[in-house]
Amino acid sequence: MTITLYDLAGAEDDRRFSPFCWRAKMALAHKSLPVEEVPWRFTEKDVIEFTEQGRVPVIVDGGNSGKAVWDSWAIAEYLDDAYPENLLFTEQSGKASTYFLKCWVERVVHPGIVRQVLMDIHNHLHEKDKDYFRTSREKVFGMALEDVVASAEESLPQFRASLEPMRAVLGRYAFMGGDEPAFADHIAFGPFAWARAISERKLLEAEDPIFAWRERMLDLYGGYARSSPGYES
Ligand SMILES: N[C@@H](CCC(=O)N[C@@H](CS)C(=O)NCC(=O)O)C(=O)O
Repeated sequence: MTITLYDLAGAEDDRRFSPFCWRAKMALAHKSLPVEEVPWRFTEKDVIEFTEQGRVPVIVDGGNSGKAVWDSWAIAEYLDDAYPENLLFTEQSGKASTYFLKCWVERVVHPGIVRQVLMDIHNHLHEKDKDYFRTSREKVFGMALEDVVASAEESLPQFRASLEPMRAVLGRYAFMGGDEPAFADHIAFGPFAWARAISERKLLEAEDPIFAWRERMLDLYGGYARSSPGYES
């Protein structure tokens, strides 16, 4: 039975850029589960009304009486419980340390990348989402989208420096989760998959160990992420 995944899409149905959805998608690929991805736009709240919250990823598991789960962390926990083959929280990666990584990625990596690519996101949105995105994000930032990215070039070295904890892990292990990929990797990969989908900006230098890890992530699961439309930088 197939799992349905509601996945944020841009102007084209296959332009998928949500870092949280990327976590869920990589987790599903990690488990080799059959998935039907449904493109979803910010303004289609009615489509996921059954969750009583307005965000994706949302999964509906046809193999489990249509059980609906949302929030990428809850989805990973659900998948490990329901499908214990190929665990996402491995003994080596650990749940508590993966949670720490999630908090760090959301507080450091996501905001750092947003300052680089916010206008690129806007420019790749479906027309019907553009007003909603501008209004909601300008409210959060307290400034015009254009002003958020005004210092993108100048702040790039600071962004790259902020990734030092990832370099430390990748200097020791092939993956953020240790010797094998785990949900820790899907969390850290989310923002890079997001940027790749909508921006030509070169976030990482080729000699950066994070660049090599991102390449490994793009190749995982038969090149699942690499086959998704995006820019190679
Ligand atoms: N904590 C949630 C966050 C999900 C989330 O913020 N998703 C964004 C897409 S990247 C969303 O659906 N936003 C809807 C909106 O801004 O209206 C998770 O981990 O899944």
